[in-house]
Amino acid sequence: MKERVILVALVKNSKEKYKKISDLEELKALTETAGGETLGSFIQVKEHPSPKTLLGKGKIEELKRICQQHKVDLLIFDNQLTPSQIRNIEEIIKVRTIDRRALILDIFARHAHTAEAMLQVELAQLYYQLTMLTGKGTTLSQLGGGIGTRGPGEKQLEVDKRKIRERIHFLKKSLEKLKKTKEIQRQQREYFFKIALAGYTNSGKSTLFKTLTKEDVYISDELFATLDANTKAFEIFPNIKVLITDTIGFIKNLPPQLISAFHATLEDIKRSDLIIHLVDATAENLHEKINIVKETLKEIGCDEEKIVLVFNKIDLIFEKAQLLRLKREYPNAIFISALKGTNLNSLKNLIKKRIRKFLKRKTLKIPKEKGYLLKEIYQKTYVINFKENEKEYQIKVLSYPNILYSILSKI
Ligand SMILES: Nc1nc2c(ncn2[C@@H]2O[C@H](COP(=O)(O)OP(=O)(O)OP(=O)(O)O)[C@@H](O)[C@H]2O)c(=O)[nH]1
Ligand SMILES: [Mg+2]
Repeated sequence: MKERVILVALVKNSKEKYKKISDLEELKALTETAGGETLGSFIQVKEHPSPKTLLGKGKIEELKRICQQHKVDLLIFDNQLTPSQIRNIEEIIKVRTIDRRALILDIFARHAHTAEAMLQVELAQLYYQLTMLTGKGTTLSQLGGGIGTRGPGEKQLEVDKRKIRERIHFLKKSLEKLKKTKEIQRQQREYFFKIALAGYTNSGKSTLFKTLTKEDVYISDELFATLDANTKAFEIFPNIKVLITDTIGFIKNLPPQLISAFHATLEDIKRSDLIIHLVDATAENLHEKINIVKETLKEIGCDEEKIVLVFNKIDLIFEKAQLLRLKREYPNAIFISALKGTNLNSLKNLIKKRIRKFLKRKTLKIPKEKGYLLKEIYQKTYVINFKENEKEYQIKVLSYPNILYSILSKI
């Protein structure tokens, strides 16, 4: 049985209310991703929030009646709640209450599959619990199960901070060990040109990853479908591989606990040579979403020069004027459909341009008696031109320097 959910928000004035409606659309998508059924949303316009229950007294009573009438299991607040606000609301309405941050953490707990992602999610949950522990009541914490209680979180709400800290220490150590393995992997990948896919959740990162690498990955309309960073190679020129990493999506108000726990994953984005900032061109609040991703990338410490804006899902834009408007507004951006494969060539051309300074062009002069090297050259480099005379083969190639050096050392 799906949990029956009402979404709640408080806004300062009626102008904000209009904007909040689309925020609540996103909260609804998050709720559905977490397995809940949204019955409706409830917005109060109020200049000053009530310190005790966020919403005013009358509104809380109104919400209580609605909850009883519709057998509501869970209230999800778009606004951030303090532990005591949660306790007070639960005491009056008698319905379990969480906020947006807890919902996102819940989705992360559901979607983590690799050891690293699971450790990172648990770490984020513990950081979160630590901030929420002071003053968290026990009123409804025994109800058990359901959105916001999943993962390793539930039992630990009752254990004391010391135990949580011990566990955090243990998780950090385990992540540290994984980091060493990753470091080795990183060194092996060092000389390749590295591309990271970044962007708002659901912008189509995994779809583009699949289209470029032909790799079968999990793609879904759910939010945060991908948590486990995944790296694969594809050839941008014959025999010249680039690495591309599909990573977690960003979202408005990503809980800070998640950012610090997913440090290692985000580090991979920072270390890339090219960051594709993928945007769902059909998304609501497009500019806000673009800015959120830009800000997050900046926070991680990404070099702005490496970021390229790519608008996706253009197959869904039926109005030519809308596309033209976007193109005029973002003259340097690339417009594609990852799903239909539209205009991927302009993206590939950009990669080809950016990879140039990582590659070396050289004419290899191979004496005839070392003709056996030709096979290796044709397998490992991009052969642009081939000539021969009586004495030697002259092969003009393009390749990563270390591959060239290894061949040169054999001549
Ligand atoms: N029409 C259309 N749909 C697309 C396109 N690219 C992706 N989608 C759809 O958008 C949804 C999200 O795609 P994903 O590739 O999972 O998006 P993501 O950015 O990896 O999402 P998260 O991993 O959840 O952050 C899926 O339903 C895709 O089929 C596109 O170019 N056109
Ligand atoms: Mg994905």
